[in-house]
Amino acid sequence: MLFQNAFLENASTQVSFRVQDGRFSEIDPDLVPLSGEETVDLGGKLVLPPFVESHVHLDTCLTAGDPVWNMSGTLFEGIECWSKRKDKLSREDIRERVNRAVRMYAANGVQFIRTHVDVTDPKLTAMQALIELREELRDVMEIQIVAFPQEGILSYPNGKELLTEAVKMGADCVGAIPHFEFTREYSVESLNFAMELAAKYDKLVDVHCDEIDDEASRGLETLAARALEMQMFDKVTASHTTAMHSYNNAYVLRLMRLLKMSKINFVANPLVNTHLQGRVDTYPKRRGITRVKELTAEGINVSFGHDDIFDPWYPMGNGSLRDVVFMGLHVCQMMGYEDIMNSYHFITDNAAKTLHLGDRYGIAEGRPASFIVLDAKNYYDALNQNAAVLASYKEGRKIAEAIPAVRRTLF
Ligand code: 17E
Ligand code: FE2
Repeated sequence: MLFQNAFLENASTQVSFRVQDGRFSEIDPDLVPLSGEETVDLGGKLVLPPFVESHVHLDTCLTAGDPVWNMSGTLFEGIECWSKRKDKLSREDIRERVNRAVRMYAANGVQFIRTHVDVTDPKLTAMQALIELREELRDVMEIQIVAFPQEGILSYPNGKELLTEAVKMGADCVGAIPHFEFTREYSVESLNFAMELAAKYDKLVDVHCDEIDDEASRGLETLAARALEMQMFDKVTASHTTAMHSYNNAYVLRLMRLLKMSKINFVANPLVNTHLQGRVDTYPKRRGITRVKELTAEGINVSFGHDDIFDPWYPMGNGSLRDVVFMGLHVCQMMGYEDIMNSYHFITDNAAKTLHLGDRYGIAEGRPASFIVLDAKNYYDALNQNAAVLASYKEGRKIAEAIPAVRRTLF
């Protein structure tokens, strides 16, 4: 099949590309149809690699207000609300909500998801359901599972055993939550435990790290030091790291050297953390986002995630990563022309690097023909106009499409 007249990423001239056996076989400005070959005219639209959701909680999605709403808007009340909802979890409940959320994501051009799944549940109901769903949805959505100890590894009964069991069941990554553990000593021990577990079972690591406005929350330095010393490097990801917003600059100067040496990845969640953080501030209120601009400038890999869709931590979300990028650029003050034009990297290549997708991802000859078509000519316009994802192709097969609404003025 030959696709013609596409602006690939933000190129200034159009190209064509051929898809054969589910892979990109040729990418060239001058391709002509072979005899009898099917052609698709992309009409000068933007083609990107698929969007990658590098941080979400699929097990909690679509539960806001059930059984109670988060009234304070804090992370901690969110955890309490979820704890109440957890009592009602069933396999069917999770299957129904995850199936809906995955379709919302697919309609918005997402083809890969890393989901955290709460394993502080003696029955591990969500873990079991997500492992089934990862298999069932494989052809349309690649799901990576983090065993996430929401209520702590050392501060929750049998936390270590539950985390270990979830890894044995087939989690792809090990999580931790140092800022929620009872003590600083538990925080350090929980990180050591998670890293040792990941090393033993050859898993990736993704920690909810320092998601708090406490400048003394310093799980990150422990995580990065272990990543370096255990040579786990970019297998390790630090999510949220909102305390870095509040660290003093002298400390960040020292920390940055370690972060670069450790080669770990970062995930910021701009929608959710601008909502959850700064809740105990008077005025001025902190924005509660990690130092994306400075980390990026140091060559450290940063991606953006949605984190939640309509759940105890975030009462909105429709599966579109566009709003995540839009908010991220605002709160990080990254609104230069090049910043805006290139901001899709936060939800494409950078996120793919965090998920270790390797050469299964990206638009290049020989790779799987997975790509999306946006209703704009470059990403600046796509972001600014909230362009629809006109089509999403996974390994050469169309899995989602949109017909944009027509809006007219009558004067
Ligand atoms: N749990 C947590 O600890 N932090 C979050 N941001 C979410 C769940 C969404
Ligand atoms: Fe999260």
